[in-house]
Order: sequence, then C-alpha cells, then structure tokens
Amino acid sequence: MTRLILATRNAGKITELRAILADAGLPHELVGADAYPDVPDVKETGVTFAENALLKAHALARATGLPAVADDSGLCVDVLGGAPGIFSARWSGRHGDDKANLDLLLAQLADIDDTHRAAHFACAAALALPDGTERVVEGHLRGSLRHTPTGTNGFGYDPILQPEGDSRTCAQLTPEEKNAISHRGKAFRALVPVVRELLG
Ligand code: ITT
Repeated sequence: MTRLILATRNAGKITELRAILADAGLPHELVGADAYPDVPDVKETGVTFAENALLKAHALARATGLPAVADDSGLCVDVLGGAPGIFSARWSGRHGDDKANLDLLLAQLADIDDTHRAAHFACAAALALPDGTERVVEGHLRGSLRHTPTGTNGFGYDPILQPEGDSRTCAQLTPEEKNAISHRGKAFRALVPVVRELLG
C-alpha cells in the first residue's frame, strides 16, 4: 500500500481526504504532517493558492520521501479584487484569528449592498512526488456575503458566506453538507484521478 502524506495538522482535512480516497476505492494510506514531527513548516511565499499548495507539497515530499498532498485555500471577494485571497488567514494581521479577520472584512464591506457582495472560497490541492513530478487542481464554492455572521459550524469565514442556491450560510450546514459542495471537497475529489494516474 502506498503511503500518502497530507501537509496539514488539521484533523478535519485529513478525515475528509481519507474518506474521499476510500470512497473512490483507492487503497492508499493517508497520514498527516504530525506523523513526521521533525519536518519543518514551509514558508508560503507563493502569490497564488496553487503556488503555495505546490511549495508545501514539494517540501514535504522531499523531506519524507513520500508522495505528498497539500492544499491552500481562502476567500476571494469580487468587490475587493479577489482579496483577502492568499491573505485570508491573516487579513487582520494576526495569523489564524478567525474572528478578527471576519470582523475586519465585514467592516470594510459595510457600505456595499447585496447586489455587489459576490464572493467565493477557492482551494488549490497539489500532489508532488519525491522525484519532482507535480500536479495541481482547484475547486471553488461561489456565493455572497451576509452583513452579519450566522451559524456556529465550520470555521473562518463560514458564518458570512451564503452558497449560491442556499438560504443558509456555510456555518449553518452540517460538515457533510459543506464537504459535498465546498471548494476543498471539490479540489480533493479532483485529485482522485491524479492519484490514480501517478500512484496507480
Ligand atoms: P492548514 O493548517 O492546513 O494550512 P489553515 O487553516 O491555515 O490550514 P487554509 O489554507 O485551509 O489554512 O485556509 C486559509 C484561510 O482561509 C483560513 O484561515 C480561513 O480564514 C479561510 N478559509 C479557507 N477555507 C475555508 C472554509 O472552508 N471556510 C471558512 N474559511 C475558510
């Protein structure tokens, strides 16, 4: 069985990709970066989601000698020209402060009415092999931004993104409902044929 490593310490992402690989009948064993604690985190110096996902995947494949998957994602707001984009996790200045990031974004958009609040989550998922072979795929979840946060599930900007065709925010969806339509779910599912092609 081929072991595959996912460049994250987020248990939710590992569970999600593991389920997608299993559903597709792929026999690969998926482990998280925690299984290799000596591997240092890589600096995300890329300027696109795809570049950052590839950077992380290559670094992990080189360090472990295993095929490595990495993802990078964020929220892109039309009226902000695609921002916060790759800066989503640190939009307010502090990396990973979800509430501060969301509050700042809502304040910036306070005067923007519903017709101009289109936004999407984007995710790039990369697979890199130790020999340098690489592939990258993307997934998107389009919707519009609410004026006030609603719902308690999920993380990040979930309480303000209302997917197209739904009357709830992402934070009001169950994890299964969100995975079925999410940018990350779509990108991970698009990786299945890539894993099959490169790893058999
Ligand atoms: P890793 O540890 O795996 O790197 P992360 O939480 O740092 O995960 P991501 O690249 O997955 O980072 O996402 C970056 C930011 O984009 C994240 O902090 C959120 O603010 C936002 N984001 C990404 N996916 C999201 C989602 O499904 N729902 C809400 N916000 C999301």
